[in-house]
Amino acid sequence: MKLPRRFFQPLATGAPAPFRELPVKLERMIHFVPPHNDKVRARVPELAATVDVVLGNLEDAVPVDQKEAARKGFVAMAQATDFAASGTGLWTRINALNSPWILDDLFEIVSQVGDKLDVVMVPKVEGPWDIHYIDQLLAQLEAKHGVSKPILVHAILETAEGVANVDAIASASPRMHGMSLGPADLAASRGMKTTRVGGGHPDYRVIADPTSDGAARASAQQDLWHYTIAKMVDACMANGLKAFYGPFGDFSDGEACEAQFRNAFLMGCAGAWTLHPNQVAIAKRVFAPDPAEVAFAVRIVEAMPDGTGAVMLDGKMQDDATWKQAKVIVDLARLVAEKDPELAKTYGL
Ligand code: 1VU
Ligand code: MG
Repeated sequence: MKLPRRFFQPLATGAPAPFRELPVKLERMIHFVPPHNDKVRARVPELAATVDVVLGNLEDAVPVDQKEAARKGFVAMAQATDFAASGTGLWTRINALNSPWILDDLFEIVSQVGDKLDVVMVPKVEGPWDIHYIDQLLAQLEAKHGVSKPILVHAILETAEGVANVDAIASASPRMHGMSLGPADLAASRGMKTTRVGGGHPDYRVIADPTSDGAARASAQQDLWHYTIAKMVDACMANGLKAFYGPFGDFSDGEACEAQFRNAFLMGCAGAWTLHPNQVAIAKRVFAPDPAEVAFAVRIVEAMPDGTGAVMLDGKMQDDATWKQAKVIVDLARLVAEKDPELAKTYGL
């Protein structure tokens, strides 16, 4: 562990100082674009204005013989569009640390579009050592190429070892932005018996006790991801980072996607990945607070202007703790309202 005084020092001479606090940004969805696909890439300028983050994916889902094309495509799309103009984040998911592509991914991208890049998503992070490696390398590249804003790092939590080390990963560097749950690789790494990408499983359920009349026993599916999301949210929030649900693979089941996203939202996640255009509206719906909740939260905040004491609202006790809960919702509603005039009206903010 670094000594506290040295934690925020740049890791290379000439690299920008790390942020003390994360920039406050609305990141309801991290929209995945396959940069080797010319047709999809051509839609990026139009897409950029409709999502909070555009991510050029270089890792899984890119065929081996397209790895270079994907990297070049990402550089081209970063150069072609002014993402900052619409307040849209520009991220890339680089290849894994044990792959032959990761060095060229970072060298080429930071040298050519380092000043436009907000976040590097790192897959299959196993422990803090992976973050330290990327942290040092990014600092050297930022210094070499005169990048003035620190590039943040986002870890995918998708191996059993990564989950075991999640707290150490979250506190590994001031460059950390947050984490995403990767349910497909994680399922494989853990030996879970599912071929689905996120969501529930019909066989993972609880069943009521038998009754004396032999009536059919009530039974319901349970959430396979509850434990991991909770663990990830705690590690992230304890370190001032943001937690995200990752991919939902069944594009044809919007209802299940929405349920998975909403569980993550309620548990503390800031957003989720969108892999297909039809998931963007779902993320927008889910990762903005419910207008009735916002209205009630505003009443709580107004009833206790300094955030202390105890008052009753509609028969419900409010105190310092519920004021903080209300503040989470009001702050998010304000952030959404800044970007979405329709919701601003609905929220009355
Ligand atoms: O209507 P058009 O033909 O003009 O456009 C198609 C398609 O090109 C477009 N589209 C997209 N546009 C922007 N961003 C996207 N991610 C995207 N995906 C598709 O939408 C129109 C309708 O598409 P479709 O329903 O016909 O679907 P396709 O067969 O064209 O595409 C499906 C795939 C899966 C290939 C595509 O959606 C994609 O590449 N998505 C991203 C996949 C990805 O990044 N996977 C890795 C992250 S998940 C992980 O690592 C663990 C599981
Ligand atoms: Mg993965």
